[in-house]
Amino acid sequence: MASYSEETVAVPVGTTLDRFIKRRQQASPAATGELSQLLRDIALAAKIVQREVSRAGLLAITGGFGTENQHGEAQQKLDMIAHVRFLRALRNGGEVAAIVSEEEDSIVHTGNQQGKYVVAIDPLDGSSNIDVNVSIGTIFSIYRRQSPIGGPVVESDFLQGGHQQVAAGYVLYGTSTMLVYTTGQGVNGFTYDGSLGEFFLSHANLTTPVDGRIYSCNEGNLADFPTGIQHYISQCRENRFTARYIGALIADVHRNLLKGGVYLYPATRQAPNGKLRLLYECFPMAFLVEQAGGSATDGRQRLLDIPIEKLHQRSPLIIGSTSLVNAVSQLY
Ligand code: AFP
Repeated sequence: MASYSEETVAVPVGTTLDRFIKRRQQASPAATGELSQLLRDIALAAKIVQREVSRAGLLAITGGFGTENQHGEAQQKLDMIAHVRFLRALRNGGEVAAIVSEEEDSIVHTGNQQGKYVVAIDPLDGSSNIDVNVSIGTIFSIYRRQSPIGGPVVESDFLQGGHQQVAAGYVLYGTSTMLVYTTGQGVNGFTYDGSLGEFFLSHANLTTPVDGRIYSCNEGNLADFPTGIQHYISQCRENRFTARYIGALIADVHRNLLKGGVYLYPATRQAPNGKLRLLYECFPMAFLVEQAGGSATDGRQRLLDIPIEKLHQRSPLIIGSTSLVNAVSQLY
């Protein structure tokens, strides 16, 4: 038989998320495999949610669920489906003792009191995009619990502060589905291949540009923004920056992460503490973006330094390329 090169016969499919997680675990001698299993559980739930999201228009799962979450926002059917899917996967996995979700007022105990970890999650971010087939996502943040293993999880397990995150990431259900995460050793992104049912490493060691020309905010609220932010937006316009706002934090941050830019959800007159939630929106995105070389602030201080007192505490968020975030902070 004539000699041949494997690559010309069949292009390699690449590294699966599973294999990547395993390699990382093997590189860390102290690892017990529990965090690896937890990340696999998140990936499994993400695959199931992506299946539901991709068929949303065909199934009777768009529209309102008929209830409101603790923030007074109408819950969508898919919000609740995603909440249940992630809860179930984390409960069945056994590594997670409790969860805080955007969709529940209080801590959800999984029944796994031996679990070493707690997870804060926004199961479906950007839910106003669901019914119109625009990008949405899931955000997660993982902490090692401080309360004794074997006993019940307490609120302070979730209120350790952004620096204590063991891992954080997001799943973007966009033109393709991506899982992007960090365990504090850089950021890696995986793209879902539905035909194989696997996430494959597509964005290794992701770093964000230091500078950029995209600004993302709800400019409809401009008159209610703090003066410093109004000045910054005026500068963006004068400098002919590009305005891009999808209305789903993950999608906006993901684009800016790849292309360079800044996302702003500042305090407004109606929402003096901002809109976004510290525990399961701002902290995980700040950890991840910093790991990619970017920055995040509430305008006054580094976002990860903000003391957290309540599970559903809100915060302003300015996040993205470091030079742009610094420029906003100087005007604040
Ligand atoms: P929803 O999940 O309620 O749609 O909120 C999405 C979000 O928390 C964040 O993902 C968006 O960037 C931001 O709110 C959009 O808020 P505005 O509609 O006020 O611009």
